[in-house]
Amino acid sequence: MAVVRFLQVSDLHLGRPFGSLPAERRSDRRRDQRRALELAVRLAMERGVHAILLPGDLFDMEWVDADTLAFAVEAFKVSGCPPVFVAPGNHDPYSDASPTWSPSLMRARGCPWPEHVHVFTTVEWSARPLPGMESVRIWGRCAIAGVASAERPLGPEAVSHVERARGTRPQDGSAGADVAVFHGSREGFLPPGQKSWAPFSDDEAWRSPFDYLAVGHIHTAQRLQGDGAVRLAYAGAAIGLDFGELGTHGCCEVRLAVGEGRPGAELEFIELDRRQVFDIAADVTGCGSAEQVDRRIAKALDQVGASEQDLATVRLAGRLGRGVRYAGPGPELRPRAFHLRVDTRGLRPDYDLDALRAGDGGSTEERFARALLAQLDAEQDPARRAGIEAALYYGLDAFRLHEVTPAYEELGG
Ligand SMILES: [Mn+2]
Repeated sequence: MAVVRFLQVSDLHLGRPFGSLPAERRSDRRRDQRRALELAVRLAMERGVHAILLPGDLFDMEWVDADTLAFAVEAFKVSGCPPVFVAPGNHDPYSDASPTWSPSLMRARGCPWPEHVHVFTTVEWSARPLPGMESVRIWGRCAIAGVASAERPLGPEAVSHVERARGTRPQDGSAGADVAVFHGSREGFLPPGQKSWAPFSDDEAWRSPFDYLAVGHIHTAQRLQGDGAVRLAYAGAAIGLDFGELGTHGCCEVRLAVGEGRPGAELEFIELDRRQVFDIAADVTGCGSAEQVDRRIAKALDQVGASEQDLATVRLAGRLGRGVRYAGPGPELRPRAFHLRVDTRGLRPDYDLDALRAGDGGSTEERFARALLAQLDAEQDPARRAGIEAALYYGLDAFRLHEVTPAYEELGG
């Protein structure tokens, strides 16, 4: 029995603008992406894997800048880098005019991919033997620019020729393995809002003629396994690319045992991103000042173990003390995270709406509040409800605090 080892890494999205980060953090995050790729190549060499599998979205877009492209090519040129199998994804699809994948354009720019980088350039599955272990075949398919994405890559028709090729394999102990590298959506596991691309079901994956499937597109690590072996896995994005991509990010080493019975894979996750992404809640009820709100936020960050390297969204909830204004994190919080995003939509001022509802309507304030509460109760549309609620609080501020300053523009559910 032999063990074939791969390093699986995808969804690096090199060249990403990181528009959701403040301007001064964007270049840091782009450096993190580059560092992740360099680290992945170094780990592949240190661990002595047979190949690097890259199932798509190495680049964030079809047209990356020359510097980003040159960086990626150089990253794989390191002496000792194992063979690399790339299956372009929906962000960096293949076309004959692709500035990142077209061999003639790459040569014209003076930076062709090195010999040991193989790019799959057809939508149909095609195979390459694994150098040094010819009985192991690496199958790949690519996304094509401008071509519909609804095609099912693991449907019976798409894999029928793979099935036939598998039938020709020797049936003794040297049977080898068929490994798939592609970009696609595991149905039922795509995060809300992410575009479906080349969809497949778990059932199709189990029935497919592949012994292991390395997939890209979903940015959080996940796997399909049974009988003690992993059949399919996403390594996830190499670094957290957005606030919704929670937790740790990296690549994985795949160890595929070949020779006796059906080859079975086991996986080891390896962290590449030194920053984690958090999304936490903090109740600030009773806080008597903005500084107290900041201290609650700091405590919430401590409780989940978020460090100054990390990215965090903190969702505030509860009722602030009368007259307390909270506009955002103060200077003491800034060094607590690489980037901190505070969501104040769940905050409410400490007005007792139930008491106003139950009152006899004897005062102007009560009549005002009850008129708006009646409107609020009758309204279904969330945006209009937020508008009525804001008007109610501004009015109560005017009555009680004799001060109206912008405080409720961000109210939400
Ligand atoms: Mn992606």
